[in-house]
Amino acid sequence: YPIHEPPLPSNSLSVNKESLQKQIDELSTFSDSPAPSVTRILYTEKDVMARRTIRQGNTSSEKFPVSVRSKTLNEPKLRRFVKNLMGLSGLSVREDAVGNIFGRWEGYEPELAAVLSGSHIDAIPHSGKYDGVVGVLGAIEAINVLKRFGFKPKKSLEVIMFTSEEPTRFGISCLGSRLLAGSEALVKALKHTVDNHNISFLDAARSAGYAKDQEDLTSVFLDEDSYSAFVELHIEQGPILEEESISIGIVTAIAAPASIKVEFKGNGGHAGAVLMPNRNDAGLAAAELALAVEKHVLEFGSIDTVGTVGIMELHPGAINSIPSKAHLQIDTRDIDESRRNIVIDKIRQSASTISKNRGVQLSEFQIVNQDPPALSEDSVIKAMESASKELNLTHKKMISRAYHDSLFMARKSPMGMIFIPCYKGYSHKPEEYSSIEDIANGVRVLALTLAKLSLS
Ligand code: HGY
Ligand code: MN
Ligand code: MN
Ligand code: MN
Repeated sequence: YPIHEPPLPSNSLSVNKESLQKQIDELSTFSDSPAPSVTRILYTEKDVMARRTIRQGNTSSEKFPVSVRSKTLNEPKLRRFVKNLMGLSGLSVREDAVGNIFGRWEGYEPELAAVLSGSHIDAIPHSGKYDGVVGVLGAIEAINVLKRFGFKPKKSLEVIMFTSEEPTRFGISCLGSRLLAGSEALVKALKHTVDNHNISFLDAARSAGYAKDQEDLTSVFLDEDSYSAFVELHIEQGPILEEESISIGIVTAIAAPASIKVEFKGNGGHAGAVLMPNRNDAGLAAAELALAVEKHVLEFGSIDTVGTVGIMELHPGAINSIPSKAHLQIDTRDIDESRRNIVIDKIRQSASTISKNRGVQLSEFQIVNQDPPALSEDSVIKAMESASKELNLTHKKMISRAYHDSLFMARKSPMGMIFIPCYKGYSHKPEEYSSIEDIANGVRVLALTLAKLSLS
């Protein structure tokens, strides 16, 4: 039954909702914070320990083909969970030098570039259980949907779990997909990247059983034309679809993100004894810069320009000690890259003006990333739109203000994203929620989109 012949009997792509919900719930238990929040950070000791501990009496392992089971014998628990699901779907599983995990369903023309779909499962501190997870478990379930339907892929279909999309531990977002996209700058930067426990990226990767040195990192780079398309299913992380009661978001572009690290240094001193004219308070310099970020973002009057200071650390952090050091991390984004770059320049100017006026040293002003936006490919947009139509699902085109691994995969192949509604647009907090019905709609659109792209 050539799947691209509309109209498709709408009940023909059936999602196993119970098992998908159970997987989402079980995956949320791999967390360094108490439920309902989720914290899952790349290569942290807890995470490495979790990846290393064998889950005793893992009933599901019995069902795996020995090859998957043996390869996962001493697999870290978390990764094993994902690999097992890929194995259960009959995918052949491989992992690259930084822990991007791939599952492949060979097509009948295997020499053609595969169609890839996936997302991430790492989670920022005290966040939710759907961000990224829906796109990994949903892609595996989309494969199951197509297999149950009897679909035969022409181009192979692959699922990917990116090793880390959040910037939490090393301050670098989309680390796995940046490397897949061939970022030489990142390989260089990772040489001297440490977390806030002063553990280097390579030490952390090595302790988790991954990359040992630089060439390991460049081995992650994808060859040109490795994939014919990349599609990511993701919760909207915004309120529009829910407010307008629309089932599917067809993403046309992803906003341009940037992050900056700033540090001010002053003399510190006794909070009572040092008189105001003699102070150079690094903490107040940081506070002034934070308000300057908001001012520079707002002065454009564009709703698409955003900025915040998500991290502000004062040293020594004692109530009666004037901060001698302040460390800030600034996140600013826009769908218009040049406008965003002007905001960055103004922030830099404000930082140096504040340091002069307050007699504090601007000891660091580092642009960690300043990425261009990404546009979805028309052919992928068309496939997602026709899939939504054939499944009688309301849908609308929209931009993504959050970044995703798709932002970097767009550098390697035609890209598209499918959004589903989430409760009040909440994300990056425990109240994050998407109903299994909405998730199942997203999975069906993804399955049909992958099928169309595979046969194209
Ligand atoms: O911050 C972001 O946009 C993404 O959700 N990590
Ligand atoms: Mn996120
Ligand atoms: Mn995400
Ligand atoms: Mn994201």
